[in-house]
Amino acid sequence: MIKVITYGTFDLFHEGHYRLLQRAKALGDYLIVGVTTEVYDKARGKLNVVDSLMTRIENVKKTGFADEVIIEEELGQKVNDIKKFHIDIFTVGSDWVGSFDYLKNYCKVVYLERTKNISSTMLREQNSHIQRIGIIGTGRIAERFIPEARLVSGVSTQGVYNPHEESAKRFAHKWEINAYTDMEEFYRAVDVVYIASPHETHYGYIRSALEHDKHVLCEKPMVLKKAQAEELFELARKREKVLFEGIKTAYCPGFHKLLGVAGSGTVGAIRNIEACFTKLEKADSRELTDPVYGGSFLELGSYVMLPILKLFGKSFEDIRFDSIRGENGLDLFTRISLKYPMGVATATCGLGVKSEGRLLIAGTKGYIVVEAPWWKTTYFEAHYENPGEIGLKFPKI
Ligand code: C2G
Repeated sequence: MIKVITYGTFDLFHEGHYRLLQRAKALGDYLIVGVTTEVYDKARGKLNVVDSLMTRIENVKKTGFADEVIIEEELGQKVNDIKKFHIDIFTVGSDWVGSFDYLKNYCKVVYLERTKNISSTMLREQNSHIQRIGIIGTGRIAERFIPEARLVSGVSTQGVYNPHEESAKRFAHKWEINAYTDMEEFYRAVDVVYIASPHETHYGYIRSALEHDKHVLCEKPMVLKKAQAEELFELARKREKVLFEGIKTAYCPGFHKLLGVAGSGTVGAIRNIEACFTKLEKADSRELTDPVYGGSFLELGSYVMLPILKLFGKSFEDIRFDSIRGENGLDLFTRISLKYPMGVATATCGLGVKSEGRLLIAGTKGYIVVEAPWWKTTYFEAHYENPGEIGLKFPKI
């Protein structure tokens, strides 16, 4: 008897899950399905799981493909399960290619091709909340988006649009999604558009996506003109669509916790904020050569300004920019000094100067320090007058 095992969250059960289980069962005679617990999903960084463990198990059972359902509760369990249940084949969808090769020491590992299209008809029938995402652009950031998106429940990356057919196809092939060169066809296949195209194209794509009634997530800088941002947000409001800029720190759970702790008087009244983010770039990089969108402030300014604007607000009395510029006039390093009625702040960013990327929030009773990379906040500490005393420690989330 050939025993097969597969694992998954199986949240908002859809045809991708169904087809995976069907083919997993066909690989052998007996199929064991491991369904992840909420705690394990949280630990492995899976966000936004909607259905309870019971519902997810029920949905797997309903398919009739599973001979046995088990619970996956911790890292390292797969190896033990494979030994315990005398498994011959471990299988999982091809979005995980390579990730489970270490199991080849214990059994055969088969990656089954992921389902590219979650059909809208099926979603409507199930009244499902899965959002089908389409990507515009095929550059570096788009490449990073896909593996991250698979850790978010309730979304399915369906396809990519690029007017250059070859780029669209190359990208789509690599990530096993559909390639589109026809804008209308692309819009018909998706509910949400993620824009990762060159900056100067953002405005046009956002407008057209909203006009096609799509939600929009756009890489920063969304646009450079306040009037354009206002116009687009107004359009999104009218169309009842979500439009937001991809400043990851603003949506990072650790950063939220930090804002909550800092804003609750943990270090007294906040009087000084210092935020620094530097990232060395090559002289011929887009970041250091694009005459309109290049430079340190436009590249990194939104990060360093974020904790300041979140904690002190927008009503500063004075703001001053000091920059070191390269030969082409773009800023290699910029320091922004802000003065508020009851505090001061400094935001520092650089593409051509390296510094320590830390965030410091100083108050009347103590200070909070978040070491680099504070823009992906996972850990911070509060310190008080006595240098030996660490008042508060926040562990990795
Ligand atoms: N899947 C698929 N096609 C899709 C979506 C998912 O073939 N369009 C597959 C996944 O590759 C996985 C299974 O369906 O094999 C369950 O997917 P998820 O519920 O998203 O679970 P996942 O996070 O992939 O769990 O230990 C957990 C496993 O390692 C993977």
